[in-house]
Amino acid sequence: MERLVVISNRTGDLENKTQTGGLAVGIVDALRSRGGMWVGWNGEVGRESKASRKTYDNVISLTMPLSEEEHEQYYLGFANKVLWPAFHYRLDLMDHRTEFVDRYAAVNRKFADMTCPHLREDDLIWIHDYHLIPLAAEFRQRDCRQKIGFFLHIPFPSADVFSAIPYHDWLRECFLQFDLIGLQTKNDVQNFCRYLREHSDVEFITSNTVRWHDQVITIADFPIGIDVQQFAEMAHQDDDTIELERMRRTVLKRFQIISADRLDYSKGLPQRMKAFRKFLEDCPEYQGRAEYLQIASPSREDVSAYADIRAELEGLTGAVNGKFADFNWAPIQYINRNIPREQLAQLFRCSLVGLITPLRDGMNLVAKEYVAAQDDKDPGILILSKFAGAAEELDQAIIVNPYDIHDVAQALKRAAVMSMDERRERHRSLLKQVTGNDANQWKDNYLAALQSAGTSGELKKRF
Ligand code: GDG
Repeated sequence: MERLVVISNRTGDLENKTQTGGLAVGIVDALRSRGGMWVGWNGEVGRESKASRKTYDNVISLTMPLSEEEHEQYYLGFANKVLWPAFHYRLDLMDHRTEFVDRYAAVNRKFADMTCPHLREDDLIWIHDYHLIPLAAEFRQRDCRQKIGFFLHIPFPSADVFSAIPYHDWLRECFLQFDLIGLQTKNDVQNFCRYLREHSDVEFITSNTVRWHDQVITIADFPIGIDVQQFAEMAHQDDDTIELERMRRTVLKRFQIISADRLDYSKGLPQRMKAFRKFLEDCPEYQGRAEYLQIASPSREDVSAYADIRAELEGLTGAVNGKFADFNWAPIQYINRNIPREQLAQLFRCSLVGLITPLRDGMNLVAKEYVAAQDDKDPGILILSKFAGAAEELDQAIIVNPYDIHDVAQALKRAAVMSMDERRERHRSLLKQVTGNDANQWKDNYLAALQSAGTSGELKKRF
C-alpha cells in the first residue's frame, strides 16, 4: 500500500488521539495504517523556533515555524483576511494587500521545499485546505509525479463570488494542478464546476471530471464525518456536575439550548442570540425556564473582524440578560474560552436543543457531534442552518434560515413542544446518517478516489 503524505497548515497531535476532532482522527488513523508523513506549521512564530522532524513509529512529523511576516501576511493576511471571508460569502470583510498574496505564494514554496526531499515516488499526497491551494503547482514545478489530492474544508462559493477574489485566475490555475479536488458538499461541487465553465477553457469529460492540458482532474464531494463511537463514549462518561445538569432538565423542566463554535463571524452568533431573544419575547411562558449556553472558543483574535464580533456578542449577552434575567435565572450563559472535549460532549448530551445556525459553514462537525452525544431514550433536537454543509445530509434536523430571526425563534418553539415520538424518530434517522458516514468512511472514500484519479502516474510536466 502506498505511503500517505498529509500536508496541512497545522499538523495534528500524533500522540494523543482522544483530544482531537474528526479531521485529525481520520488522518491519524490513515497515517498509522499506511505509514507516512504529516507536514505543517508547528504553530510557533518567530526566530527562536526551528523546523523539526520527529518519528512516531511509522509516521514522520515534519514541522516548521513561521516568521512574523509570514504569520502576518500568509496566515492572518491572504488566508484569513482574503480567502476565509470570500469563501464564506463575506466579500465586504475582504482586506487585501499585494504583499499578502506574495507571501502566501512564498510560504507555499517553502512548504514544497521542506517536503520534496522526503517524498517517495509512489507516495499519495493529500493537501488540506485554503492555506495551501498553490502547493500542488509547486510540487509539479519540482517534477513531482505523485498523485496529489486536495480537500477543502470550507465552502466553495458561487462562481460570481469566487471571481471577485483578487487573483482568482491564479488560484484556478493552482487548483488545476491537483488530480482530485475534494469538497464538502454537492452544492460546492456544482459551484466549482460552474466557475470552471464560466471562467476557463477546461474541457468537461463528465459533469465533474475535466481535462486541462494533459491533466485529468476530478471534482467530487466527500462530506467529512466524526468518530461517532468515541464522541458517544465521552458523552456518556457521567460525572456529578453533568448529573446535576440532567436533573435540572428533568426535575426543574429547564429548556436547555446549547451551541458551541469558534468565535467566528461565519457562525451567525449575533443572529442566533437575537433569535433566542425573539423566542423569549414570543413565548413568555419560557422566561425563567429556557437557558441558552453559548460556548465560543477564541479564534484568530489578531484579525479585527474577530474582535468586532466578540464585542458585539458581549453587548448582546448583557442586553438580553439585563432585560430578562431574574434573581435565580439568567437566560444566556456565554463562555468565551475553550472547554475540555469530554465536558463539551457531556453538555451536548444534557441539552434538549443543539442550536447550530452558521451563516455559512463547510460542514459543521458540532452538528454531527450533538447527534452522536444523544441518548436514544430521550434524545435532544438538532436545529440546523440550511447554509451549513451538514444540512445536505442531516435533513431530519429542523432546518432553518439563520438570517431569519423569526424562523429560528419559531424552530425553538417547535422544539420546545416536540413529542418524544417525533424526537426519537428524527434522532434515529440523524444518527444513522452520522454513523454511516463517519471520519473513517470519509478518509477511505477520499483515498480510494485519489488512488484512481488523475492519469495513472505518467509524468505530466506542465511548466
Ligand atoms: C472547519 C470548517 C468543517 C468547539 N468549541 C470547543 C471545541 N470545539 C470543537 C467542536 C468541533 C470543532 O471544534 C469545530 O469544528 P467545526 O466543523 O464546527 O468548525 P471549524 O472549526 O470552522 O472547522 C467546518 C471543519 O473544518 C472540518 O472539515 O466542518 O465547516 O469551517 O469538533 O467540537 N472543542 C473543545 N472545546 C471547545 O470549547 N475541546
